[in-house]
Amino acid sequence: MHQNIDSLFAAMWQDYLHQTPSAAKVHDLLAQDDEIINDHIALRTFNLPKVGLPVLAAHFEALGYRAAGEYEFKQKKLKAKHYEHPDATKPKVFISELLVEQFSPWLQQTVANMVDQVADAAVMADEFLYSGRHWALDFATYEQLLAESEYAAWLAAFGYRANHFTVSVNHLKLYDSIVAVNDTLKHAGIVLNSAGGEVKGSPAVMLEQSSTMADQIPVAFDDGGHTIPSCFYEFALRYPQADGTLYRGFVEASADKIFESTNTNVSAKA
Ligand code: OOG
Ligand code: NI
Repeated sequence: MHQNIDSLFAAMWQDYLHQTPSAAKVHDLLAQDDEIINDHIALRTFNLPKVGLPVLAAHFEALGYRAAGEYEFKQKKLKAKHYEHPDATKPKVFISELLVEQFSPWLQQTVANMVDQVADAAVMADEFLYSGRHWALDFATYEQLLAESEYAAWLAAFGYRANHFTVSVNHLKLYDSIVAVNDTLKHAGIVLNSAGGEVKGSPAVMLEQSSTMADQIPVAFDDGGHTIPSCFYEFALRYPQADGTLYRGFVEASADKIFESTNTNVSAKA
């Protein structure tokens, strides 16, 4: 486990930049001379005991994070929780897990075989949260997973690492709306996730979000390389609650569409 929150996020950020070549460009476009504050990062896993959501969460709990909201995505067969740190300047963490038992016997067996290849000690190691894939994977298996669950295929290919970082639009000096951020990105040729509309959420739910479509990068499979969607960048604007503090939760209907930022079809449709 990491001893220090900032060094953990710094290591995850370096790994994320390698998977997401466009992230450096997006970061520079929005930051100008300012520092970017991260609203949250997200991780994905399978709900098997060795690697389930609680195992990933333990890395953050050891650093003072506490469980906050819980979320369900029935159609995608996912559950998620978010974690917060008492120091509100630390990024929130959104961890989801695939409910493996709800899938075909073939998928269950394939995932069990992959997770069997994760060394017991690996899940507690400092670098687990940016360690990538721990199992053999050929391209036909990736494609067969994709047919059942885009999430399962993404996780099989990329393993344990930040699936996205999220810019806190509240902290950007040059932008005060998600639409303004989106316009800048589109002008620069960045493709946004349009599933459910480019802006997800509203002031009424106290959270507005948008995201890029994942970059396409070459990934090594056991039987050769293929270019597939990797990681994406997200943008979040939070609104104040009755007590004046910014809303800290997530919105299921919006998150459901953000998941689709790693879809294979280049522009996800509503
Ligand atoms: C997580 C999608 C949900 C959000 O901010 O609502 C999410 C994922 O794609 O793993 O990040
Ligand atoms: Ni997110």
